[in-house]
Amino acid sequence: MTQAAKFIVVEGLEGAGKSTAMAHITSWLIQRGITPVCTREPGGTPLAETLRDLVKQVRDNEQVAPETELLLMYAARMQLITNVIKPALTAGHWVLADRHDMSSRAYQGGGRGLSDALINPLRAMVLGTLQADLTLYLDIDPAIGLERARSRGALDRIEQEQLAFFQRTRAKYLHIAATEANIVVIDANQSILQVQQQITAALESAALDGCTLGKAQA
Ligand code: T5A
Repeated sequence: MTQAAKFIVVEGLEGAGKSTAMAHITSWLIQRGITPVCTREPGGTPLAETLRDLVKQVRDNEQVAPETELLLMYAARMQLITNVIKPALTAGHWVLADRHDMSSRAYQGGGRGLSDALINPLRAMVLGTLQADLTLYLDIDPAIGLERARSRGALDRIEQEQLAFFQRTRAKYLHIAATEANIVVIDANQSILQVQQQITAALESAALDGCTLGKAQA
C-alpha cells in the first residue's frame, strides 16, 4: 500500500525525551516500509545550524531580545522548510521533525511572553499552508526535564533560564494541545518504555492517510 507523505512533529521541553522518541518513531516507521527524512529545529541546513549555534550560545553576556530570538528561530525554520521539508514532502518522503513551529509559540510566546499578534504574521510568511499531520507533545514536569538535561552536561543559554520560564512554556504547550487538532499529549514523566508504549499507541490510532498504519506492511 502506498501512503501519501506525512509530516510528523515531536515537541516538548528540554529533557522530555524527544531524541529518544525520534529514534523509536523512526524504527516504527521503517518496520512499515517508510524511511522518514528526519529534521531538527533550529537547524537542519548549514545556515540553520549556524543560527542554532548562535541562538544557544551565551556571547559576552549580551542579553538577547525576545524578538531577536523569535526572528532567528523563524529564519532557521524558513531555510529548513524551503530546502528540506517541502522538497522531501513533494518527493513523497515522510518527514519526522524534532521540534517545529509549536516550539516558537511555546518558548517565545509562552516563555518569553511575545504576543500571538507579533508571532502570527511570521508564521503565515514562513509556514504558508504547511501543517503537521500529527504532533506528539511529550509533556514533562520542567524540573524533571531540566534534571535530565543537566545530567548530560553543561546547559545552553535557553536551558539556563529560571524554572518559571519553562513552566510558562509548558502551559502554552498544553494550551495549544488542548485547543488545536492533530496534537497528542504523551506523559513523558514515565519510564522510557512507558513513553514508547504511549507513542506507539498514538501512531497506531492516528489516521495518517485516511487509514491507520497500525499493522506492519507485508
Ligand atoms: N527553541 C527551539 C526555541 O526556543 N524556539 C524554537 O522555535 C525552537 C525550534 C533547542 C533549544 O531551542 C529552543 C528550545 C531549546 O531550548 P534542542 O537541543 O533541540 O534545543 O532541544 P532540547 O530540548 O534541549 O533537547 P534535549 O536533547 O535536551 O531533549 P530531548 O531530545 O527531549 O531529550 P533526550 O531524548 O535527549 O533525553 C534526555 C536524557 O534523558 C533520558 C535520555 O536517555 C537522555 O539521557 N531520557 C529519559 N530518562 C528517563 N525516563 C525517560 N522517559 C527518558 N527519556 C529520555
